[in-house]
Formats: sequence, structure tokens, C-alpha cells
Amino acid sequence: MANWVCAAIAGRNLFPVQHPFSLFTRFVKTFAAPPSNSTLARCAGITSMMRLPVRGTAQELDACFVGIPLDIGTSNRPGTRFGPRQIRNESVLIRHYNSYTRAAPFESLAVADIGDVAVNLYNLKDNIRIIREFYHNILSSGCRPLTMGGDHTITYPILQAIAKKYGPVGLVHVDAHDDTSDSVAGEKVYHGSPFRRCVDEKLLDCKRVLQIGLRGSLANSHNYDWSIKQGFRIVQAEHCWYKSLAPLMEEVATQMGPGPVYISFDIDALDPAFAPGTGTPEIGGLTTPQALEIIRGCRGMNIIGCDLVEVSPPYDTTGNTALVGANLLFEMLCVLPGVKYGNLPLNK
Ligand SMILES: [Mn+2]
Repeated sequence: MANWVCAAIAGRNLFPVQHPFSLFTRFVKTFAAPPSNSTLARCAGITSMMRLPVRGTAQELDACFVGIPLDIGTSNRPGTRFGPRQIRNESVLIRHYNSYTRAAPFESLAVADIGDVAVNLYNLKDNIRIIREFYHNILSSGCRPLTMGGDHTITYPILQAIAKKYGPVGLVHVDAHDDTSDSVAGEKVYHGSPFRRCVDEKLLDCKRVLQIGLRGSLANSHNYDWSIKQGFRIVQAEHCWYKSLAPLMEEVATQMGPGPVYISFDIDALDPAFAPGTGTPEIGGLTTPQALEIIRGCRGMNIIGCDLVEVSPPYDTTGNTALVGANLLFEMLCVLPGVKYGNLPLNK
């Protein structure tokens, strides 16, 4: 897409700009908001995340959306290779401001969609290197990535890159499953093992890890013992039923402290009633209001990256699962450090 088209869609400054004395394109930090539907109909325009400008680099961005269209790490239903596309498609509905928290992310941060990682669909392990190197690049400029998955395998190489820059990080892991298996069929890399690999490589600050939403049937009765032994805080879905999670998130904020924190949100943490389009659904899950409470409860933490994984469009032809995912990514953007907030609601 021509740069002037990006700028026209954004309705703001041109970028990247051509330096008058240079043959090279020079990227400059500029703010860009999604287009209003007064100037561009929601069904029009290039389908980037929220129809934000598309850029080929994370340079000079505070945050970027990036897709990883991968599903060859799945254990049951495939289809998450189509996740980023459908999340982008459903994201065109999302507007500029957070209606409840009053977050104004596009007035606070330079944000764009930098496209997808060039995955290898024929060699899962090769993607570990491909994704890690891609994220080294993103992080080298100080940009905070918001990733659209993709199956949960992708969080392992993302955290390799994150930990190289920040050291071991805190983790808010929202999921129906703990994803800490050691191996399956003799393979160490798949979507059930990312956090085991992260602990193996000391990528996590284990006292600052929350796993929330866990449930469903297990392969053995002591399945969660390994996580607890590492020092993780485990909150099973049953302990979330019928209540607000805002008080819990205040405790989690204390647990996380001022250090860097990564958010990894598996859409299967939600009940299949809210998000059926996923590979390993489990009944009795979280509600969408609880998902909002968890993410909004991360405000004030030093969030250095986020992902939303496991959206599998073939299993939800309504698009609702991707719509939920797109909105949760917007909510994550709204709690990044540096986001300004307007006046809070007057009436509770
Ligand atoms: Mn998962």
C-alpha cells in the first residue's frame, strides 16, 4: 500500500517520509488514529488491525499489532492460521476511545499494524527461530508488541525475545489450560508446552506468574502441581464463577510489582458460549466481563507486550470469537504504560 494511502486512511500526518537529501526512507514518530466511519465506511479500506496504518517496521512506534498465522502446534482442532486475518476483519468496528476507562490510546502512543510474521507451515520448530528473530527486531526499537495468534506455541519464542531484552518477566496468563506439559509424542514444542519451555530457559520470574481460568478434564490428577511448585499463582475457573475479578486483580498488581509484565491471553479461557471458535474449548469458563476486568486490572503494571492466541475462525463462522479477540487486544492497548485517560464515569 502506498504510504500516502496509509496517511489518507489515518487522516493524520504522512509517514514514512522521504528525507529531501536522502535516498533512504526515514521513519518519524507520528500518531495515527483509526479512520472514523464518517470519512471511511467500516467496510472500506485495507483490513489492517482497526484499519490503522500498515508499516513495514516497528521503528518509531510505541506499540504495534502483529500477526502470527500459525496452527501446526495444535493438538486438536486446527485453524488458528486464519486467526490474525479474521481478528483484523472484525476489528474494523472498534472505535478510538475506551467507553468505560476513558483510555485514549491513539492520542498517547504511536501505533500501527506491522503485518504478519513470515511463518513456515511445514516445520514447527523452525518457527521458534523465525518468531524470536522477528521479535528481537520489534523490541530493539523499544516498541511493545500486541500479537494476534496463532496457536499458543508462539508465546515461547516471543518470550525468548522479550527476556533477552528485559530479563525474566512477570506473566499474566489467562487460559483454560496451564500449557506446561513437558512433551507430547516425544516433541517438546507444541501449544501445550510453551510455559514449560519458558521456565526451562529461565524466561519467567516465577514468583510473578498468574495462571487464571484453568479448568476441564486433566491427563493426571496432579497436573497443576508443577506450576505451583515453580511459584506460580493458580486461579482455577471455578474460583472465578459468579464474582467480580477486580479485587483479585488488585492482589495480582501487588504480586507483579514494578517489574516488566507480559500478558498472554488464550481465547479458550472464555466459556465456549462467548468464544466457540477455538481449538480446545472447555465448558465452565470465564465471561467477557471477567476478561475485561482481568485486562483492565493490569493498568499500572509495566506491560511490555501482550498476545491474544487460539482464535480459530473455521469453528466460529459468525466471527464472534474474533470480534471478542479484537476487542480484548484493544483493551490490552488501553492498559499499556503511557496511555492517557479522560475523566472517569461519574455514576457507578
Ligand atoms: Mn493456551
